[in-house]
Amino acid sequence: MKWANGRVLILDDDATIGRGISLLAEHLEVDAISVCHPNDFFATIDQWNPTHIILDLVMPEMDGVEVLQLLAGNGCVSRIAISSSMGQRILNATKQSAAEHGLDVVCVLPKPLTMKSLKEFLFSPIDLSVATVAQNRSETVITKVDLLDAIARREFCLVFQPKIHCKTRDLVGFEVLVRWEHPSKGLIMPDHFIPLSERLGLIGLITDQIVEQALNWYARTAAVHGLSVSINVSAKTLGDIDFADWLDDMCQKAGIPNDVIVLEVTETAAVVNQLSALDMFTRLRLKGFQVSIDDFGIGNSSLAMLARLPFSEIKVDKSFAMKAGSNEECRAIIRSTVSLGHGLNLTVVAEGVEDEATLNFLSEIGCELAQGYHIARPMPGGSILDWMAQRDCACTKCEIEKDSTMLRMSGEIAIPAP
Ligand code: G
Ligand code: G
Ligand code: MN
Repeated sequence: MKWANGRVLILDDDATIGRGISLLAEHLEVDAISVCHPNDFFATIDQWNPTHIILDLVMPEMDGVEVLQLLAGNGCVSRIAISSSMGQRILNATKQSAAEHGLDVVCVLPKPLTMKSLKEFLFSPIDLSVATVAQNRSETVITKVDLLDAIARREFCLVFQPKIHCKTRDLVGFEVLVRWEHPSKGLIMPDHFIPLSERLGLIGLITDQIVEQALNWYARTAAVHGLSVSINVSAKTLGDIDFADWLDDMCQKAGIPNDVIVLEVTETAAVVNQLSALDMFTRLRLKGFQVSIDDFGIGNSSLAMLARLPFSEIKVDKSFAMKAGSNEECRAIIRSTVSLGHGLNLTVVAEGVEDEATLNFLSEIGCELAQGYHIARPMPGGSILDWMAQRDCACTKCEIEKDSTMLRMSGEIAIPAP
């Protein structure tokens, strides 16, 4: 080992290209080994533990996608770049599939490789948020006893993410997202315990607590503004025919009109349970609740299902808006979903809006509502009124809120903090 800047392993069936990249890497004071065969590649990974990998996509023995699958299966933590002369669309698809397998694919390096792009890859900063999440995932082992304790101790808490009108930018409501505040493991995200709770038959108890908290928060904070509140409902809840009555009862007790409640169901969940979904959605709609199809565009829904089930809203999966700025295909999917939604008389919401340009695009194509980090990250219930007061929005609801906060801050009137 000559250099301290890391170790890059290159797999390319063309030895000349491999050697060329090695030379460039060594020039950047990074150790490099290039191999032409997948067997040598995996043997070198075991022995040499590279920090970086550069992978050719098209090879005679095994294509790059198969290599990436094997790397994912072996729990590879090296930073990976895919290098190829294939079109950008195929490269992006490969990068996406690798990321979904949990691999750290930093970039796509078009061939021929330049010193500049190689340098950017080898010295790109590590995304700590990704590293930390991955670490948490492997460390957080949750058992049934943990979940039962959490339910008994009511350890679930909620955060709220605003939904706005694309054109007017008016606030229209919030989506409720659950978090688990574990006394020793820290904050646990829903992906880590919702699927398990469903398998263990505990999701009903958890949903009850979430709904109770959400309605309480709504009655205290959002009701006066006439906003909506969206609650995620698990696939399992669809099979529970009493849910509609129970929710109706809860809303009545809290003095909340049913039509401000939006129940978000994932597309896949609705497909799996089509029969019970039809019964339950119909009952929910008859009682005045709104029903939204969540993460639309990534599951296995059929268009017939959209027409058959009485949805009131479509939420376009966040992956499309997140990439809309750079990807024409994503923009095309959003455009088509908006027109599909309108054809079926549904409100369309785009999730994952991360910049102003995307919000403008959505507004231009007539998408009604938007949600995403550009508008606000999910926040605790106690922060909502301040957020509403501080955001630069001229709608009447927010103006009223701004006035009361300014007065509270200036001490002129004693309005109790939420
Ligand atoms: O908030 P976050 O991105 O971590 O949510 C991840 C996933 O967990 C989302 O798909 C969301 O639908 C789901 N989720 C969040 N809150 C709830 C909840 O209260 N109930 C159910 N069933 N799913 C939730
Ligand atoms: O599947 P569901 O739509 O319920 O998931 C919503 C999740 O998406 C929330 O947990 C939220 O944290 C996440 N989310 C919301 N807006 C954005 C965004 O703009 N970018 C990204 N990456 N995630 C977002
Ligand atoms: Mn949702």
